[in-house]
Amino acid sequence: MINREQFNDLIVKEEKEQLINLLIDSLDKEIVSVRELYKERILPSIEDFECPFQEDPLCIWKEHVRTSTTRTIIEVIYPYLLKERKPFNGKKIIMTCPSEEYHELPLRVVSDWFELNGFKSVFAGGNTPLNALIMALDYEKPDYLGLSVSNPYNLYKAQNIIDAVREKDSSIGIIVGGRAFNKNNDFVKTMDFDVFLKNIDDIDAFAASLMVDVGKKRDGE
Ligand code: B12
Repeated sequence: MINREQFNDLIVKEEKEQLINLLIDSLDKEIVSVRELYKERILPSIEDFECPFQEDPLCIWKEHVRTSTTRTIIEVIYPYLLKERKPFNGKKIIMTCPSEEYHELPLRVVSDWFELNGFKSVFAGGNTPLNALIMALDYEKPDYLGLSVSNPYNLYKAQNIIDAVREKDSSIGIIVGGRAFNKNNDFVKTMDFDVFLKNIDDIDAFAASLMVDVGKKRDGE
């Protein structure tokens, strides 16, 4: 199995082909699970990325390349994720970001993580126009809307989305996450979402809590 140092080394050197081949080989041989890959390799490599622009003006370029390589990794391991996912839990979530929120990668990671936990997850990507999202509610009929916001400036737009969704269908549960929510600033405290989940462990716990609810209903509680 490719260790964390090897993974980082290859991603820093932009050795995409070698990295992808090693990952696929490890997954084929079942030396590593998709869960482990995400938690111990993929997420740390983007979360720990820093861009000290003054010392390294090329870092923005490197950030774009690393994001794109990560995106490729996530796409190619998707079929393995489908093999590992839990049985369908009967819940559908649609995933989006406010317009002009270009941090789409967190949304993609989280979308896959809901899927791994048995949700039907529909990833609409970043920068989705609000009117398209509202029209899609009738079409998709989701149980939940997952909203990801990284840039705190986009929190206001997120609240506009929440208002519009509530007005259209108040039964849809609104789940939020992303760095912009982590600080829980004064504006976040005024926002009208149902659930804030900090990371993928929180998503595991949330999914498990739904299964407990299903169990209780089944047992007539
Ligand atoms: C990659 C990256 C980019 C890429 C994004 C590419 C893409 N397609 O996503 C690009 C290069 C486009 C970019 C652009 C910018 N970026 Co940027 N970017 C990053 C970087 C390096 C990683 C972000 C990431 O993907 N993290 C990995 C994910 C998985 O982690 P996460 O976001 O924390 O998500 C976890 C949780 O928050 C949670 N979660 C997230 N979303 C959701 C949603 C739900 C529903 C749930 C339940 C949970 C959940 O689960 C995730 C997994 O645990 C960070 C710095 C860093 N090291 O984190 C800066 C960072 C986020 N960017 C930053 C900035 C400032 C920008 C720009 C404004 C730069 C500029 N001047 O142009 C623009 C923003 C443009 C815009 N309008 O959005 C700042 C934000 C600062 C702040 N105020 O908070 C950061 C923190 C860098 C910094 N230290 O200054 N960026």
